Amino acid sequence: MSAKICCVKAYEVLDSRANPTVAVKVVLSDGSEVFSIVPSGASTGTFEAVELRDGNKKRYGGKGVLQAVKNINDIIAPRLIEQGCIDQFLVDDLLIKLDGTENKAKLGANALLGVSLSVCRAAAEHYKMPLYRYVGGISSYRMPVPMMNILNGGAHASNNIDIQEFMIYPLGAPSFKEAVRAGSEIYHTLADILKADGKSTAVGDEGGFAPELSSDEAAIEYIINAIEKAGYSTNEVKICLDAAASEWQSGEGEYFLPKRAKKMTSKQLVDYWCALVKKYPIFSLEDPLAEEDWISWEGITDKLNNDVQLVGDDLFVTNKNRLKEGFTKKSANAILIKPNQIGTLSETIQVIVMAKQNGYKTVMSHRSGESEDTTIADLAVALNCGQIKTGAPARSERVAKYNRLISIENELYGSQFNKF
Ligand code: 2PG
Ligand code: MG
Repeated sequence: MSAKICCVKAYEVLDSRANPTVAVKVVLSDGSEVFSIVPSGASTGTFEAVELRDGNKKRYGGKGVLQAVKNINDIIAPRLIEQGCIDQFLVDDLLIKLDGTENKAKLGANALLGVSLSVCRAAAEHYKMPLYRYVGGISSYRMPVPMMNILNGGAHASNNIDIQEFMIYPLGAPSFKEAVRAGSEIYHTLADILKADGKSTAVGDEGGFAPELSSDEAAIEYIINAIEKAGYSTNEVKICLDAAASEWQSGEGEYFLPKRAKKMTSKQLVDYWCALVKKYPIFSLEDPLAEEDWISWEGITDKLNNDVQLVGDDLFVTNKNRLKEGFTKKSANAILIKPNQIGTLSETIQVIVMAKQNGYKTVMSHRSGESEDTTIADLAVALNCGQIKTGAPARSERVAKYNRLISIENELYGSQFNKF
């Protein structure tokens, strides 16, 4: 007999951007006690499940989450008492039904996810298992390759760069910890190069540097220089970009890149990405086009499918219906997985399984507003996602996930090197 849920208690805490977010404590009948903290995005997709904010400008500029907290304490908690802790799909189904809306607008996806993750964590605690082991059993074996964001732009920084994230991807590293080492060494080298050029090494929301540069391509050139100066080659360490291009859409088939005040048509944007992929060692391109620009997504996938990973973030929002549309429209070849875009762990697992069955790659992901919660690190291994993006190899809310993965790798493989 598994332990039963005997207490669910939510409260408001802070995220890495000094905004309030939901924390949920779950206690079981065997005394196990856990908690989770929900992350929050800045460049959110229109089709994401709703993050409930109070809107009272006198508290936290309207960003309070007291209503989501109340929804957990008054509506969700009483319904979960006495429920078995291992009944994850039943619990999540109950949460979805209690909310009753298509996009979790009534109780809030932030309320639902906090409960969903804490119930899972509590069950792992009950069985005295690491979270990844409880979720994935003996089939959880694959360490993800990290996408480390070392230069920030777009909505995550107040510099003049339009592309939101410039990441390094050490796919040639023999183990996760060596991948992290490469990330750290390249991060420091980039800082030295920027400093030597009189550029700022202040950081953006995800811990990457946020200098003013002459162009977005200049950022790529700096990174290539840093990779090589740190003693690596661009065969071992590739570049991944997240354009977050939904932020740029200004009309149908039209884009406006705000930092450089540049207008582009969809066609020009597709040509731009094709040229970049040809010129630079780019492994992955996330949201190169906006969430509703399906025609151009289809076009870019047709052109670049064999050359580069095309990741749908705002396009799919971890939602199986959007992903299905992607299959039909032959758009993208990979999906970004953000549990808070959909609101429950069960739905997150379902979308990962569906992506894999259809040959799409999966990238587990943080949000730009994060905390010390490391759940996504365990989920990346448990669900054999193969890739994780969780920010710079700096700032504790990012490093917490990398350190958790190093510890998982040690548990799984000891001191042996693990070929991802
Ligand atoms: C993204 C994310 C995370 P945000 O666009 O992929 O890096 O940013 O959480 O702001 O949506
Ligand atoms: Mg993105």
